[in-house]
Amino acid sequence: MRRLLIAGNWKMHKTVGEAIELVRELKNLVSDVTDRDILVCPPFTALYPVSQELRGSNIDLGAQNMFYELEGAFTGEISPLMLKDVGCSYVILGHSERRHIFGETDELINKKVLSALENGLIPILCVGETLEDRESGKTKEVVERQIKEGLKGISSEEFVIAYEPVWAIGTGRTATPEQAQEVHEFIRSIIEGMFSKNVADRVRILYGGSVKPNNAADLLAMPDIDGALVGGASLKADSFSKIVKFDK
Ligand code: G2H
Repeated sequence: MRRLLIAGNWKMHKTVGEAIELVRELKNLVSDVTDRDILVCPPFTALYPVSQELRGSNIDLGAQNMFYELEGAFTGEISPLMLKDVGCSYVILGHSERRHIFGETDELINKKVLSALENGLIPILCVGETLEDRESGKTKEVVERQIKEGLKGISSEEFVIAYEPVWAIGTGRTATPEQAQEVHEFIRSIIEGMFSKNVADRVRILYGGSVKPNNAADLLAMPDIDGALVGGASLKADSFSKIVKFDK
């Protein structure tokens, strides 16, 4: 019922030349995929050339962050209008690296989510607990707060959630399918409480954190895991296309 979404988060990798090379290869490898959505999120500098390369393909374009204002004196920031202008349809917001390295708060992330929706971008709101949170039994409390604060006041239901346990990001330590499923199911119940059963049934909840070709199928077999947000393994066409094409 929910269409799978496999998204690549390139983080701070790839020059323009490298980005074009990667999407050219990827386009060919996944051109026959019709039953799931594919998304790449290059760094800002590569968005426009990648969007030109993706024209007419089955791959969507997203950004990794944005500011909530439309324009103005905000040195170093990028607005939702600028992302739309270069062909983005999605934007990743509240990634744990933004939260932990750049100090983004739930309040700031909420302003970005509202602005993305108002400007026709689909936000991928990232949530997830640290190792300390998990070990002190606070996983659900932390995730619930991040979801409720992050989605506060929204009037559109066109959003995606990505559950990324911080302890599994770039560490090679993946949550087990059962650990991930437990939190995904919990997230769906929060969405049901905030919106409705209908919205909860439709919202896509992606898993992220060391997703690789060899663990994708087991994670994606879980009933509440509707896709993946892939970092390291999205930097090579071969490994990302294998994740995209995993057997259900
Ligand atoms: C989590 C993920 C992508 P990786 O940050 O968002 O990265 O797959 O490298 O753990």
